[in-house]
Amino acid sequence: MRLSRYFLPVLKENPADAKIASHQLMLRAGMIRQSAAGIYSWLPLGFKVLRMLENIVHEEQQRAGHIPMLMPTLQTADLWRESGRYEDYGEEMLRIKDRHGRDLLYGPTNEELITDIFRNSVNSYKELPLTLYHIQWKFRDEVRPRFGVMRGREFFMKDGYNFDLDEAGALHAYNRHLVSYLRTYERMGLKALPMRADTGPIGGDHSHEFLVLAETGESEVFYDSAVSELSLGERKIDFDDVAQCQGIFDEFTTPYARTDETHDAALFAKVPAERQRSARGIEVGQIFYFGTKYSDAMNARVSSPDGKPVPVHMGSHGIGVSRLIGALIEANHDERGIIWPEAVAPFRVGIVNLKQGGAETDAVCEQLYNGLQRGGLEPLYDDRETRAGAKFATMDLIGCPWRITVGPRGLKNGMVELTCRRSGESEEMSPEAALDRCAQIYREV
Ligand code: P5A
Repeated sequence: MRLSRYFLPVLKENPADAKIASHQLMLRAGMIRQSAAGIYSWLPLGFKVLRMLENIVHEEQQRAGHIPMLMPTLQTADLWRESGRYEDYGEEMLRIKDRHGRDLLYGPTNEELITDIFRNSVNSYKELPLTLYHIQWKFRDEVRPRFGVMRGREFFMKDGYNFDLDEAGALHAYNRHLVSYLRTYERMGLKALPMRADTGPIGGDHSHEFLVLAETGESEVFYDSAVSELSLGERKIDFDDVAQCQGIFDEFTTPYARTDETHDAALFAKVPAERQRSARGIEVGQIFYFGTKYSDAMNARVSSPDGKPVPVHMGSHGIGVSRLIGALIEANHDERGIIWPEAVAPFRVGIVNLKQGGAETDAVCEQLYNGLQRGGLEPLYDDRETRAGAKFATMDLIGCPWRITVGPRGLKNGMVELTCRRSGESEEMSPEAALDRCAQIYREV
């Protein structure tokens, strides 16, 4: 992308109403604009990151055997009356009447709608297990929307729902989701710790939240530092392997890790003192097992192997896709701006031309731009006729992990400069060597 043809309305000053770094930086870097409290337009740069995260989530869901679909944002109130949640959900639910006076609502989650789809189409245990998911906008009329996309009213969520014949099957689905979520966050360059959590309005017996540690996080958490040293890494996972998923579940959930709602001071005291941590965290996902709560209420049954109809065992699993962008920025920024992990960088390499209109500098920039594009590295070429300081500031603000600077002085010796946004280190090299280096860096991502 050539910056002269892009839409990147960056702001010089921190907007007064943005209190935390990720909110300030998303506004300043031209990623979002507020439309109403907790409701945002996604400008091209923000939208690009949102799509990248969405793609990673899709890939990892499908790797785990989950099936994508799409449900609407608006739902009828009748289904929620069946489950009893129409009244229970309270003021967080945005209620709407259509022209015929029928009650609709903007979905805060989809347990009822998916259960309705399931009960109308699936009759036999032979069609199980089944996990369906979608990535769709949700609305929760939060009392205090704040911190930008972190606690929005309209937000983008991946929500998935498993249907199993019995508790054992559903608990495997639960473990499988935990493993696939760990992979998803690791791929994004994020450390998200699974912690035992409260089930809240979704209900059920088991729940884990995934927390990214950050001082600005809304949740208070208590954990054994051993859990923060774990990673899935490159291990091969067979998501149908019940024992392997159970093993990984045990590995990641045995060390003490709980949010304040489920915190047990006596149990925590048993963690060796030097490993006890209390911190704040951003909840980027949550998984639930709630058995037959919805299938009983909504009569979602299948015939079991012995012919009797039985209610299906279910769970639901959510990732806050739009919130993740805030969490990523909270975990990856400095005083100059965002520092994207390579895997989720909207533009992987920035090119700064220090003498726009100079025959030599322009030619080398074009060569780099075309070379990077051919290599699939999505460069952002700052080809505007502005001063160098402004170009550097923009690149730092929007967080391209790598920058190639092309100026007349370096070119006298045939050199450009490759700078790493995270370490700040620069190295001079030929344009060809810079292309090779970038290709190599991203081969490893
Ligand atoms: C699981 C999927 C559920 O709704 N039903 C379907 C279950 N879980 S949840 O924990 O309530 O939400 C899932 C994730 O969505 C994100 N999230 C939000 N993101 C931005 N703004 C909000 N107001 C908001 N509320 C929830 C969180 O990441 C949460 O883990």
